[in-house]
Amino acid sequence: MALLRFAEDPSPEHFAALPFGPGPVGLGLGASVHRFVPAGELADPSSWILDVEEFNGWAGPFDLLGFLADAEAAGHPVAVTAGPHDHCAAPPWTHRPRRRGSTRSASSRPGSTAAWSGSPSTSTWTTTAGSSWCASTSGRREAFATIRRPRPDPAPVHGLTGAGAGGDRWGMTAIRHDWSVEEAFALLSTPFHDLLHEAQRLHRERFDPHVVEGAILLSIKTGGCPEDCGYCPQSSSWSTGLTPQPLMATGEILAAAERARAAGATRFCMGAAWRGPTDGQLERVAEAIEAVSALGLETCVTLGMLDDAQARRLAEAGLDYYNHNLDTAPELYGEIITTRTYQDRLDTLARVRAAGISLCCGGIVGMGEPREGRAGLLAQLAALDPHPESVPVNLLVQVPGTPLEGTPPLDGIELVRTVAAARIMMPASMVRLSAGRADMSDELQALCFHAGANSIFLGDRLLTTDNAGDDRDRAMFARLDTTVADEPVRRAQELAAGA
Ligand code: SAM
Ligand code: DTB
Ligand code: SF4
Repeated sequence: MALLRFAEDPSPEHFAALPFGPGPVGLGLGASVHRFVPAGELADPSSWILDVEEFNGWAGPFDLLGFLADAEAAGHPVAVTAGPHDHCAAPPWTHRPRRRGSTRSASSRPGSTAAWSGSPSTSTWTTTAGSSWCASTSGRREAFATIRRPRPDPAPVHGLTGAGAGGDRWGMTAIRHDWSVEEAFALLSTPFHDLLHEAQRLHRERFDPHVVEGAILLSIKTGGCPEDCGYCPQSSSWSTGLTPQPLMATGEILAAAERARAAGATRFCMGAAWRGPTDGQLERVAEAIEAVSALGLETCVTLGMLDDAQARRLAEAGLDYYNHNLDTAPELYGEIITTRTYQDRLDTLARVRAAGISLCCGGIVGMGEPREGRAGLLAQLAALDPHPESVPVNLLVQVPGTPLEGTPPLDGIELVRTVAAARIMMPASMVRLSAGRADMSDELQALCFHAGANSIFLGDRLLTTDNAGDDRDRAMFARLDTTVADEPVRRAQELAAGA
């Protein structure tokens, strides 16, 4: 209330009532602090203006005091939180309580003084010395209308024709499903800095560039797979030394999901080395999905091919995402896999969509494909309507014993180009930098995040191979001023949009 009074009337008397400690105050939007200001300077209302270009699709600069007053006047809920927030002041990875369907999670943990409320008129506001605070939005889009500033016309970028053409009523770049392979190839071949500039510009239209979403994988049925995917250590066609494991019990899966949640993941992904599940196997997975969903985690499974009834059963269990990758361009598919066709993949994707489940669909780069192959894959992914909500870009993990062992490694810059092209062609999708991070430098990953990747797998393991690991990731994100999202990014966007 003291803050709201100051927002409405920034008098010295109202400023004196603000309980700042002696330390600097962090001003932020959403999950990022953008500036630290000595507390004394905040008596001047102009010092509350954040010179931030964009936030959640809105153009800045953002006047935080004006925002509070306007939102209150419009009767829209605003959450004001204070104290050393997990998401502002501390490194990521701490488990935060999350309420499914809530506008955003309260940012508190034992010992934190963060306070939360749904409306300024009932907000509690506590603070500690050296605190940071931020105003977080939880209302509908209209709540922000009063702080929106006209977006300047983007500077024309050499070599990019039409990528940013058109726009919706919020000034965001239009979503296209008609990318040709030639256009995708031209995009991948764009002068590097122009390509990255455009990818970052589009990324900022819809996403906070300092927030990355975290998922954790579990192999719930390992190895012994009848398919002959040339990249995969789990195929029974190759001798990779992997010991096959049967489908895990639900209790075991649930315990892993609880650990994933405690490690800061918002999505739990369960993978099974099947060509497709039997109905009995699917029933057991459905049971696991229900149990994992009840923890408040988003769920994703990847089980191979599905029929219509199986897709509907997964939807009924509350499955959020189905992972089914197209993996490479159609014309290269037969060189990598002979036991199923590209059309089999597309058919399962259509069944999953028809059942109302979101798609996680991407591919693998570094399998020896030429740039045309990556263009072909991207054009196929972008032709899916709607675009897959998650697009995993896997860098081949070369496993001894698989036919693709010994493939000349992909140039890292080409990986960055692929991520940037995925971001430009599918601007509203989460682009996940998936397999292969264990062998990437922080610098290469930083370029991928700059190119628009905004999701990763956390933890030490992927399905059967090593992942970068929490310690490395924590250090990397500290270097990059990046946090791991404490709630699913797309869900938060939908709620903010009043969907
Ligand atoms: N059997 C199911 C299927 O193929 O859809 C689900 C599991 S499969 C392991 C899931 C995905 O993991 C594959 O589509 C592929 O994109 C990815 N993958 C498998 N092995 C990989 C490797 N060595 N490097 C990178 N990605 C890999
Ligand atoms: C995806 O696109 N990548 C993940 C997930 N979906 C299932 C799998 C990566 C597997 C890497 C090799 C392994 O660990 O077995
Ligand atoms: Fe089996 Fe999936 Fe591996 Fe192919 S990628 S061998 S289908 S587990």
